Amino acid sequence: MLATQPDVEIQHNLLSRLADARRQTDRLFEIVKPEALYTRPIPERHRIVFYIGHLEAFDWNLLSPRIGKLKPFHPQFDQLFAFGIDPVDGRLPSDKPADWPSLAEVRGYVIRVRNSLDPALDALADPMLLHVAIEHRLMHAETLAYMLHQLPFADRFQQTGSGEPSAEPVRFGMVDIPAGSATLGLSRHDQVFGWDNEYEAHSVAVPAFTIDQYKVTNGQYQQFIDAGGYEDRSLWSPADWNWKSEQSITRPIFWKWHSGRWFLRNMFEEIPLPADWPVYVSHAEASAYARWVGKKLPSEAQWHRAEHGSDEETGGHCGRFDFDKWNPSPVNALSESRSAFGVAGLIGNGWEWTSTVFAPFEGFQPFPFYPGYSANFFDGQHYVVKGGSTRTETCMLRPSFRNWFQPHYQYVYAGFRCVSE
Ligand code: AVJ
Ligand code: FE
Repeated sequence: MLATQPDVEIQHNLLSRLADARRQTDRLFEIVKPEALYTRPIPERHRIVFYIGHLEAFDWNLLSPRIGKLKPFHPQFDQLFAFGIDPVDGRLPSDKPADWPSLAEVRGYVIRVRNSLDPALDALADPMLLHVAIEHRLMHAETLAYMLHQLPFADRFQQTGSGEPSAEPVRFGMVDIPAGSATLGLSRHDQVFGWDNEYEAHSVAVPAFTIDQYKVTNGQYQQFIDAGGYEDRSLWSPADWNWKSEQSITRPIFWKWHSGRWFLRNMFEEIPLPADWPVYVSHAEASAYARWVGKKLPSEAQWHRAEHGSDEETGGHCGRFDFDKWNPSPVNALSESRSAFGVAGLIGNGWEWTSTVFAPFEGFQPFPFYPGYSANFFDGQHYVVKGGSTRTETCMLRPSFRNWFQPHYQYVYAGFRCVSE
């Protein structure tokens, strides 16, 4: 891959990207007050301290066996911090803070991993492994943001956010997409890094459909709530209804009701609900809204087709344009990209749920050095999510990148738009 660049240059770029990614994840943990590091802001995930160890254990487990001269120095931590969790059917973890090692031990492990790996990384023959380490860490930079978002404000050091772009009132409408083909996936000849689930490239015939020009906004979603959408069983699948009832879900997780009105809980402050920002909801909530308006969620192929022809300059590079941008922009903000068909804001202003169950493309092969990355999630319990949020690194805004979450997971910076067929 990237055959036109000399190897040393590739290696140098990747090592500096790894260093950048480390700085970013280090900064995220600094948001948390030390006494809150053993809390679990999201019931389905590990305590925060796990992720401090995980980012380094992952790199160590991936890279050290392929360098040769490095010997394990803490096999117990290598295993303890190897993998995160994503329990299905509400089987939540029950470990206690005292089950985890002390902060001093975990931080000592982090330093020792970096000090051992770094002088040896030049010896890595395959740049693919560094791509995996970098993107793995950057994905966690986003999933950690969701997690820290759920911490009580008192448990973290506050930052001030950047100013928000303002926009004209949204003029909602739908865009006709003519019948045609959508190209999904990466070819093994493409000169960019992709994860196992992005291969092989293939073309899908998509019949004509119409799609919302903008993502569904908080304002639109509030109409659904006001109309009693959460109490209308006919709008929810049986599994979604059961989940909603058992968990007493009555609103998006980011919304709060008090003083007689709705508020949005941003990363660092609560604000009156901004009507023209995209709503962040679970797949179940998105599907119920879509049924309420007599529409559906787009399939992965429809989403690609709508995006076809949009500015794809984002692939290949990495970095963030604005480190301080935590909040999304209004769905019609001028800076939002527009596809050739005129569909707005498909990339980078909040992920979008699709109706497609996460599954391998034809020609899928797991990475031999990380066989479970995708394959462990081809279980019919996860849906494909596309597009990217304000916390997604630009390298993962490439059209082929596929994200996935369980349908009842409310914590992602993910919204949706609807289609009619
Ligand atoms: C692709 C974001 C769903 O967070 O579970 C991180 C990425 N995999 N460590 C996840 C991942 C292993 C994954 N997502
Ligand atoms: Fe991970």
